[in-house]
Amino acid sequence: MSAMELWYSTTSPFARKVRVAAEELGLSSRIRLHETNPWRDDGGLRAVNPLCKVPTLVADDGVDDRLVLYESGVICDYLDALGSERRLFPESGHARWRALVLQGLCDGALTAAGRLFAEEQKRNEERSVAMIARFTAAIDAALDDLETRDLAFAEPTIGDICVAVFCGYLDFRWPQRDWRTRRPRLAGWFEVYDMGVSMQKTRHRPMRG
Ligand SMILES: N[C@@H](CCC(=O)N[C@@H](CS)C(=O)NCC(=O)O)C(=O)O
Repeated sequence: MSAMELWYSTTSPFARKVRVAAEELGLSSRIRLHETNPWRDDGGLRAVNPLCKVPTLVADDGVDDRLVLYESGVICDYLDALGSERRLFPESGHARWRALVLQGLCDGALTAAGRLFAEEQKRNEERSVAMIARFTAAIDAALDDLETRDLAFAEPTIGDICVAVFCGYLDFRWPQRDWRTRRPRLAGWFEVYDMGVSMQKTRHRPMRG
């Protein structure tokens, strides 16, 4: 089967989610990584994905030799369907809804975190105090919700992966922020999961240039 190409940036948690999923599924060796900065689009991403967002996956599904996929959940679903021994998206029942809701919660919290970071980069007079409060409230409430959940150590679903990516993004953007003290269960789970190969191999780092 031909190689797939993943457009990603080193700061994007949504791109990291796809990379962690690919590692968990044993597919990373089949994916050629194409690093880019979607905000500058000096690499031609918009010609591939009209939204010019990472992650974007270009694959060959046997029908379309240049199938372009975007939205991290869609890309992870596609990789999951390639049929390794593991499944990240449980097929049915409670396990499926649990995984999808966790994904939704963490994707939403990541969107709030990304918007909070962007807000904080603005000059003081351009910042919206109200928006900062709203994004912060979403992040804190999501963390409180995650503290109540049973997260998987072995055989994580897409939901568990999203939780880890969310925690990792908070540490990357706000290393001094203490989200752990009030959430010891979540912190303990993340400490273990974060030591795994899929997280180690996909660490965030600032973009070049
Ligand atoms: N819902 C999308 C979010 C992707 C996203 O927002 N990517 C950001 C980087 S973290 C991006 O490419 N932003 C560039 C832009 O919005 O123009 C997903 O799950 O893939």
